[in-house]
Amino acid sequence: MQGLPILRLAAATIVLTVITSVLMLIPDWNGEQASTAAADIDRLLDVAIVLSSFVFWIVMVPLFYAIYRWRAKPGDEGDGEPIHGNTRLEIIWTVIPTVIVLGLAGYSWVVLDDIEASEPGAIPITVTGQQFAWSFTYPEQNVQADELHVVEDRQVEVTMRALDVLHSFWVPEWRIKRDAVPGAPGASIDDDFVVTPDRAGEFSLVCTELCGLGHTTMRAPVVVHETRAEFDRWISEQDPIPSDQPEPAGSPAS
Ligand SMILES: [Cu+2]
Repeated sequence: MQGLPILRLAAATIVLTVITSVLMLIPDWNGEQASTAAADIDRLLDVAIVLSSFVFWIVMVPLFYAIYRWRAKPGDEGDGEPIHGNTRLEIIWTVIPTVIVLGLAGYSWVVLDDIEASEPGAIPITVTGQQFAWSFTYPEQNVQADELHVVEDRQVEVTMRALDVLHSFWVPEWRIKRDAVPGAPGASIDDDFVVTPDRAGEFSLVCTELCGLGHTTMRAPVVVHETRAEFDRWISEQDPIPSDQPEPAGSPAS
């Protein structure tokens, strides 16, 4: 076999990776950022875009080169050479993806650790999903509502509950997305998370788990107040939690 133009193939892979990465990073894929986690998560996705572009071209460049270089000549009806693999090549194509996956896993771990860190003075809120509506209880204020109200730059400690089927909490501008699983809380299901909204305004909580015919209508207003006083004023206008509120089916008696 004649020598491969390794340097030229590597250069083509790098150039195409750079072009693809630049083009793919131009669109604003995730939209407005409105929580302290958003920038970290978007950066992680950008890194994944660059690595994916690299993986794409490191496969495609040798593939197209091989298709062109070793194409059948007209009239060639013979069998291909019997080839038995190449240990060095197999080690290389095992090591490169392993390094990429482990690197990405380590980086994701650091980001997750960062955005899951608890801050003092967080406001606890229980978010309940059922076909096809969200409801919110504020245990410290003994209040319940069908809108999610929080305070800018104040962490919220959310506990998820589902009364019937799987639902999923998603405020796109906060980037945080978490499933609500029937049986929680206390059922050893990952049912809580923290988020710190850092932009006041009105957003929308979207259910992002297909939960039945009314799934598309399962949205709730989200209001991020600029001050704690505004939030407290809103709280004072809400209904208290009824004392006979039934526990969701499947949750342990407490
Ligand atoms: Cu749904």
